[in-house]
Amino acid sequence: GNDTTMLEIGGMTCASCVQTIQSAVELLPGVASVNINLLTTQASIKHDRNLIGPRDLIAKIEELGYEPQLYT
Ligand code: 9UX
Repeated sequence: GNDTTMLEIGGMTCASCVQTIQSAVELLPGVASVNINLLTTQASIKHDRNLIGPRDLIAKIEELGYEPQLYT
């Protein structure tokens, strides 16, 4: 089913950071869309929860060198 995961991502300091994360996360199977706001550091990721969950999204972003955390 469709789900939206909201993350706060630490360590993004320029527009290239946003692009890097966006490109990598969009490629993950089950991810439908990725929206990242550099100013608020908030990210909204739409995905199929049967294919990919918040832990996988966080793991990928950490692997890229950033500091994501869930927020409500
Ligand atoms: Mo910009 Mo981001 O020079 O990791 S790409 S700071």
